[in-house]
Amino acid sequence: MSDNENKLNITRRGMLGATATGAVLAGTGLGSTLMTAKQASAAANANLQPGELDEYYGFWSSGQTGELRILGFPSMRELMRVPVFNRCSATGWGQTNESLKIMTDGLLPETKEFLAKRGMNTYDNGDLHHPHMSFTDGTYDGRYLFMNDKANTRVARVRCDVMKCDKITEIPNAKAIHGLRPQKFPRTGYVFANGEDETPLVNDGSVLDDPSQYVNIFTALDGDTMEVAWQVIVSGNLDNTDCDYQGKYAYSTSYNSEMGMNLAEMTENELDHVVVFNLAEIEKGIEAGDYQELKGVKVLDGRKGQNKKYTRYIPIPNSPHGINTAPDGKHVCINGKLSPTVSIMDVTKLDALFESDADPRSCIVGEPQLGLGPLHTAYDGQGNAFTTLFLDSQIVKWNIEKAIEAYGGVDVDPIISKVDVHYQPGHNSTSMGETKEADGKWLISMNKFSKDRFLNVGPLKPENEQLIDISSNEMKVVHDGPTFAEPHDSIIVRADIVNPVNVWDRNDVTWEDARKQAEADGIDLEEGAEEPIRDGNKVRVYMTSQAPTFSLEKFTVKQGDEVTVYITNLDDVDDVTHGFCLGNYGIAMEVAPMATASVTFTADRPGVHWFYCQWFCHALHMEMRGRMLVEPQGA
Ligand code: CUK
Ligand code: CUA
Repeated sequence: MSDNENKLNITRRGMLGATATGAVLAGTGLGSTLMTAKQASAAANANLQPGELDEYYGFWSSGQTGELRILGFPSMRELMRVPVFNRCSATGWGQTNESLKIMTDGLLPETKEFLAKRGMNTYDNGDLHHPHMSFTDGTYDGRYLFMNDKANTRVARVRCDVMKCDKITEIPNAKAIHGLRPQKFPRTGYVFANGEDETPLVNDGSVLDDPSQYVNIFTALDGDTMEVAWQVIVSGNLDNTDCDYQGKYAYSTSYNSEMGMNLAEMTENELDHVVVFNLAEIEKGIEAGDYQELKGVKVLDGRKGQNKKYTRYIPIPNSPHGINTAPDGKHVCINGKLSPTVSIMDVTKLDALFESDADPRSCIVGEPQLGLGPLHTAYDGQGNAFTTLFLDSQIVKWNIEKAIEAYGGVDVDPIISKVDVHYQPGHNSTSMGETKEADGKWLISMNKFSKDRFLNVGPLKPENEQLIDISSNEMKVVHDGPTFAEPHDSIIVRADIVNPVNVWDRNDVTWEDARKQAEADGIDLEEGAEEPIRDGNKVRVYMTSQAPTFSLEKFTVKQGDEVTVYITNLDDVDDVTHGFCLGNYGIAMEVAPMATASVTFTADRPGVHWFYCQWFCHALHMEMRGRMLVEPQGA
């Protein structure tokens, strides 16, 4: 055992008293060698035979990689990567006209201007932490996935029918969108998004190093239009967020109620807070005109001490991080991070906070000590909660009702069991656990460090995501799953809820612009054109693809022409994706069955340039190629 681990163990015993026994026992590894028959069968389910399908979809974030990942669950097989805030060499995301429209349409005008000066049309990077599905009546409805970008203050949406991003909105006034959740009831509805970094409200340089004038912003988007519905100015920063099953409240943790600018200042207070947002009062405030309009958004003032009915501030120990509503529709766990406690908030007591001047802590009905570094909590739908302990490298299973009884003075230990994970878990998720249909079968522990768990790949290591069978009181780790940088969060969704199509619908809006342009040129996208359409120095090439040929074996343009190539894939067959890759022009894109994709570039290299299909599609896939002939200038 290293010195560091020794220190952690000593602190663990010192701080936890009675519960330390459980921690030490779990730490011996004794528990992990015992496997009941029931667990053995659950574990067998995780190892699917070739050709067997998973029971769940897992939707994984990828942190600083900026994409969404789709896993089969519980097998943990990675099925797909959906580019969102990143660029993708395989699919041409960030390069095709269709993806650029999605990536740029929702940017603020000032951002477009700022990026244009750097020769960019959109941001190259993103930091995607929180993917969540749209809800209807408290459970997933399979319409959309929503996700945040902490790096560049954006929110994106992925369509679940085709598993492609269709909207990205940059959030004005706020900085660093972190926590994100869709409204659960009656439907999504609102998508709530936290601003993590505080800045002057009008951040134009007129206020700089004067933190007393900094604010933070809570944002509600309309999940249908992806436009900002309203914003609320708050005191302190905002970390994670969630909402109730009644459609009345959203709530966000704040780890920096101090509004400190450095570590010492940020961690000074023993109590930070949760901000509760009263949705009906906010809507009334907007109706009554009680807002200022900033960058086209209605912004209400919900700061502490404003005595308005928009917000309440509930003191919580200490720098709380994750906030998770239980499937019982009543309890919300607020994870203490620097405090070994989780605070249980009763949402039925929130009305009273807004109606009278009740003690804001009166909605806290339990505060069990669970272990060191509680970050996030998941649920089994049977009254139990599973909390990640970052410093202890454990998951603790505990009972919500018992924790509430203990808070009321009854001598009862809410902790049921603990299991070691490897190492330092952040989020955990249970199967259907953030819905009212939580089924208590599986938990995934998303561990930030993997060190000795896998073959060494150099100084940069993968994360380790551990699959845990939670079908009995003794949790059992059944699988280690390495992942590249750096999934934070995940959801585990029953497969019957998600029903993507196999081929695109020819009437899809994705290539609406291409369709309009083709119509203007008198061309049918599904037929293509024999010759490029010339329009000054703009040249449009319409091709179709059908394995193993493109409809054009060659096309000719002039050096300096702005060329747009449109490809429509006429293969109406599952899995026959083609591509278009133009050699030494840095051009490549995916064209899935019955899709149209297009890309625009300047033909500034004269000569013969081969294009080819870069998605293996046919026995004659190598032969699926053609030439772009570029006549030199002046010829
Ligand atoms: S945060 Cu990363 S471990 Cu962005 Cu959800 Cu808690
Ligand atoms: Cu078409 Cu490979």
